[in-house]
Amino acid sequence: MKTGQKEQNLQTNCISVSQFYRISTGKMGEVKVIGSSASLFYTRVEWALKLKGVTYEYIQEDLLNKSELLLRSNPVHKKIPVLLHDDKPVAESLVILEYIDETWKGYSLLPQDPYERATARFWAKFVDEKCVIGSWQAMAAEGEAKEKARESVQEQYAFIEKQIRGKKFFGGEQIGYLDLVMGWKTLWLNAMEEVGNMKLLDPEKFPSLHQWTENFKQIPIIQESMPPQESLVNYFQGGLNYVRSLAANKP
Ligand SMILES: N[C@@H](CCC(=O)N[C@@H](CS)C(=O)NCC(=O)O)C(=O)O
Repeated sequence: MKTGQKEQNLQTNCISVSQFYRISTGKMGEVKVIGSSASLFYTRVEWALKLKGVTYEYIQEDLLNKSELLLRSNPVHKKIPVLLHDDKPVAESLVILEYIDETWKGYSLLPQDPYERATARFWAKFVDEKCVIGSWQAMAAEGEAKEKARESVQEQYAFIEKQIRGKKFFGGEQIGYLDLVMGWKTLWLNAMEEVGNMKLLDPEKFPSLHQWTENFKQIPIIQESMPPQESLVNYFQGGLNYVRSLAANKP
């Protein structure tokens, strides 16, 4: 059967050749991600796409001189990462992870059970709002405020320690959504500790999280997409200098 005929037959059954091709091959349009390789929010998206086997184009963003494409694609927050699926933008890394999970079948990121899904979403939000921001604040704080910030974020990590106790991964026997969200702990947190001249997670106080880190780092896809620690140290140091210079120049 010639291609034109095939297309006509398929169209009569309400499906175009391009749709048929996408469904049968699992290829679902053109995927691009605006990001920065040092960003922990971008890297979790990269891990998710690789786990799903989705081919995508990486568009490196200059955060000090934001591109038209970023400003147009994420006009509300003007932040990376942004996933462009057939030019349609999806912003916010947690939203992007869910979008990836729903769009490309195969490897499942979120649990199937609704209660477990809700729980994973709860902890993902907690990680970003309490642990990532809290660690940044501890890194940036100075003097007495630093000790307070350090203790405060350690209290938050104690909740995560309980969540992972007795499990290989947050996702169970294989890595899932919450593992990707916590994945920054494996390297980014070390860089924050170095820049902030502090220790946040002592393996003896957080043994289960420490074991999880070791397990997570063994996954080949994760290993492949780890930026060098030195680049992360420069990234956080640069970010910190920038924030401090803004604060110093405030009238
Ligand atoms: N909640 C956002 C956070 C993203 C974020 O903070 N991205 C940083 C880079 S790591 C950014 O684009 N910063 C630029 C800015 O704040 O102007 C997400 O999960 O995607």
